Amino acid sequence: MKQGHLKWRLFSLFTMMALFLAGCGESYITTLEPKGEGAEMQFSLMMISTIIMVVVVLVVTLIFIYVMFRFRERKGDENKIPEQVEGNHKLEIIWTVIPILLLIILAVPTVSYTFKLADVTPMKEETRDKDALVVNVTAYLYWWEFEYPDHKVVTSQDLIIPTGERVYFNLKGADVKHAFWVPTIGGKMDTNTDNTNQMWLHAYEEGIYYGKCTELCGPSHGLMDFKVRAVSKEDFNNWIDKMANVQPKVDTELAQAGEQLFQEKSCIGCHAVGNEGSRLAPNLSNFADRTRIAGILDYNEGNLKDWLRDPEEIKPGNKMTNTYDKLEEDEIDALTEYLFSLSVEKK
Ligand code: HEC
Ligand SMILES: [Cu+2]
Repeated sequence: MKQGHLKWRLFSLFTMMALFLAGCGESYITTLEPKGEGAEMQFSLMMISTIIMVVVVLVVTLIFIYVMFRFRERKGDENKIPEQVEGNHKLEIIWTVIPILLLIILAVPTVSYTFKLADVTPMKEETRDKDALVVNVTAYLYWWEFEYPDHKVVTSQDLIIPTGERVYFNLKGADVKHAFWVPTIGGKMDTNTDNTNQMWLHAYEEGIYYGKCTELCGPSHGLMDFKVRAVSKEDFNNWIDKMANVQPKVDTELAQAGEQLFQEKSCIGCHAVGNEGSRLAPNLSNFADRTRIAGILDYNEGNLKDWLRDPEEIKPGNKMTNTYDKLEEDEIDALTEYLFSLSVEKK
């Protein structure tokens, strides 16, 4: 009875674990459903190595089981000493050559893809392809800046890229080491403070993909998310045009009061809107087009107010906390109205 109980418990434990682990991959942040060229290469390398490993395990297990039964001690033969073998040329050659072949099968695509994934010739000065889109990524303690140097456009938190082409990145860290990772489209690379790393991403389909910092950088490291919005080339060109000529349209009275507060409370000392302001903090020119607030909060009024009231509560150790005079509730209302009017995509 006891025994049955234990088995049942183990069974339910493993079932729960399987269910739990099955929830690990969401299609917008997984390496197992690739939606980009780099991710596809990485996925096929994972598959080929997994298949080879499984085949090896299966073959070895089958041989092991066969040998166990075939050569076990039989009734009546208890005292029989089997023939003693020392060395067997044929077998030794077989079990040396097979792993070498398997390693070659693994090495050829791995080396080839490694070079393809590292190929950034179209962004290099000497071999620059004028049509290649280049984005400068700068990682800050706990937010991301994306600059399109050829178009004089800066945005933050949401990276907008066109589908159907390789987009090239210069990656840098502004304060400490961070790392840039967009699993579903492919690729991860460190953003260092003392050198610029380069890589590319190629999204096949339009959609929103999640990006993460993957280098432990401080208390809010786990909250240092960004989003990649892949859009058609046409939508991308429209967006770039609008961003390059961004003119904040602030029409309601409340929003205008917010705009004034944005200057008075020296928000503008860190944040830029349009051509005004500084690059010490996320560029807010298109804040109302974001998918998230501060990279992680759902995009709604309540969350923006919570952020302005006390950013420390949301992202411990962030660089905005206590840098401006405490805001009254009516000031928060005005700033919220103002920030929600900063859009290049909405009417
Ligand atoms: C000392 C510089 C500084 C000042 C002053 C400052 N901020 Fe910030 N702000 C930041 C930084 C840094 C972040 C990014 C925080 C993070 O995500 O880690 C940020 C984030 C934000 C965000 C979220 C941005 C996004 O893209 O999701 C909003 C909105 C914001 N600040 C509004 C304001 C307002 C309004 C004021 C003025 C009352 C203000 N900030 C004053 C540095 C500053
Ligand atoms: Cu980090």
